[in-house]
Amino acid sequence: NTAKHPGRGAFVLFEGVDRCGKTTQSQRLVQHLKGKGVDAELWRFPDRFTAIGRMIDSYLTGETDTDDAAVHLLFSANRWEKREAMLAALRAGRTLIVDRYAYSGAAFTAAKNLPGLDLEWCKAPDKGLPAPDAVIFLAMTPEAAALRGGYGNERYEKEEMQREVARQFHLLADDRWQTVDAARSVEDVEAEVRRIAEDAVACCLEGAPLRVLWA
Ligand code: FDM
Repeated sequence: NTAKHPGRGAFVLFEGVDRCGKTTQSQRLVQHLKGKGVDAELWRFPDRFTAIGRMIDSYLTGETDTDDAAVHLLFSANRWEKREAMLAALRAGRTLIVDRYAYSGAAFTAAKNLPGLDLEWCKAPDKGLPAPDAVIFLAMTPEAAALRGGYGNERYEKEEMQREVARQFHLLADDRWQTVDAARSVEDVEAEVRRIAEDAVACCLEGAPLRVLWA
């Protein structure tokens, strides 16, 4: 039956504050899944290599200042422009391990606490995008994250901002959300991450429908 109806790939998303280990864990997960014969690929948002992505990159590095609402919509557009490719990959059976997505989009802008740009406003442009099958939230306090070698120099890499981002993330937790305590060893975190991802891959192979975000 699997031969007649080859299942789709899984969409596994990593979210969390800066320095929580998302990049390390997502890279290790892709290697692990590939080693088990799963067709897996690592994606990340923002994708800084499209025309929209280059505008986002120049905002994040401080090269340009962009209106907060406008830049929020650029981050969302950067996901919409990848939607077709994402759907095609999933349908072709490829599992996508994704480093940040719409939850970061909503959490970071809402964390600015600007009049009019509340969490509902922030979520609106991403409504209808492919929804992840599992969100692995690597939970870590901004204080603990800051101890991990400190932040870089990009726009949002400040402890106060990260604290507010963490607060917004908690408001976004939904039925796809799995909180993993990221303040442990890489190996302990990895074991839990693998279990969540392998579950999602199995469910999608069995035909779990792909949903859309925030419908
Ligand atoms: N970020 C990321 C946003 O503000 N909105 C978004 O939609 C996304 C995907 O961009 F500070 C923020 C989060 C982070 C910065 O992300 C760049 P990386 O993972 O450090 O490249």
